[in-house]
Amino acid sequence: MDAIILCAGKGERLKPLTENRPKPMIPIAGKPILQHIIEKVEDLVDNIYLIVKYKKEKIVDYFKNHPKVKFLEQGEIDGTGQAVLTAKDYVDDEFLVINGDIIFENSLDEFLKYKYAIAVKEVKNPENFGVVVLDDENNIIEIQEKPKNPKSNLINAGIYKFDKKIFKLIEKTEISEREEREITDAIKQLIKEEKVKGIKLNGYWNDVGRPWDVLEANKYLLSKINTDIKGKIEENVVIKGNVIIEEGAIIKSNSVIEGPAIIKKGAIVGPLAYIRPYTVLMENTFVGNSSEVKASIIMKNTKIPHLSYVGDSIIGENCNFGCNTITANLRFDDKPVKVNIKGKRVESVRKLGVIMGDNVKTGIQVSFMPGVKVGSNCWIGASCLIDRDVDSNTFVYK
Ligand code: TTP
Repeated sequence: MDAIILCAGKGERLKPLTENRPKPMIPIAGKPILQHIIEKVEDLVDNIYLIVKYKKEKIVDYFKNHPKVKFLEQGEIDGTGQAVLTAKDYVDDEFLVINGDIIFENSLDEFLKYKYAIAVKEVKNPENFGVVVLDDENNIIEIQEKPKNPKSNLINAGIYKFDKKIFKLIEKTEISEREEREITDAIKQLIKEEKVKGIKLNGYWNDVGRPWDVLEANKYLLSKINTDIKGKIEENVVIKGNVIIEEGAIIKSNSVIEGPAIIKKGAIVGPLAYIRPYTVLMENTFVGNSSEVKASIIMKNTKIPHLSYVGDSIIGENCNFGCNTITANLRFDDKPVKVNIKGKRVESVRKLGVIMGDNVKTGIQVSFMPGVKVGSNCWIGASCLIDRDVDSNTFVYK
């Protein structure tokens, strides 16, 4: 038994977080999405084939020493079906296929009982997904693509068990309107010819497609951590709730850490810093004097040295915040924060701060309005109020 994990997509909706890394390498709860997935399958399978393309070197570099992981590069044609087809000449007779961008709780043992199976998840908004209809024995009898009137509230959750027959069916599918070879077209044929079990996921599941999905999945995974403090804790530090502080991290005096939170090796907090629940400080970050970070992911080497507030935000690697850099994360009218996703204005969640790429520098007293995105390699000059998205490589000044 092998596994194929689809990691070749561009992750357009997650820009600027995917400007310098593929979506599966976005860190959630302290490690890449892909690592969470690999931990779910590594004991069940002999080989794990990662289908890579966009920014593939980041994936290869991180997983190259994993004894079961092998890398296969997707060719010219895009699409999930094409990604699966990449493994045709390598994979075992029976195999799991998993999207490389989902965070899920269920174990995958049950999938191994069936020749053909697909994970299905009950959701409130099935019209935005591939809807799956089951018969009385939970066999899949129909798949509808983003239907206006969904026939069920179960959706395709991006985990499959197939055998090699799927390759023949994929090869017979046409290239779709969005110029992709899609796995669902092959599955539509498969359910006509074979019994395909729908396995209902009863645990947490999140298809991480948009920035606020990253923060939501981060909350879920942090809610499961246990306290493990190996770093150096100076005098008068208050730690509440479940907190992981890795060896090599330092919490300086008079700081307050409210878990769940993860502070990775080389991170420095304080003196007098305030880390609030659902925060992850990645390796070599610095949150200094009178800075507060809440429900945010701060990627490695980023510095927030003094008098700043970062809430419900994702900040890329190697950023440096000038004194008194502030993120707003809530509208006066309490309505969902709007975010630009692939050119459309989309409602997100009630609390969302800034989504920032890598290598951004802010001057003193810079403020960000809720839901703005700042591309990589930007300089934001002193006293700027950023109330719209900033493209990468921009110098904004007053
Ligand atoms: P999507 O989330 O549909 O595509 P994407 O990752 O490119 O994201 P976006 O829509 O924001 O651009 O892809 C589902 C899964 O399939 C995901 O894990 C990426 C993977 N995939 C490939 O491996 N190859 C591909 O050509 C495509 C389109 C997706």
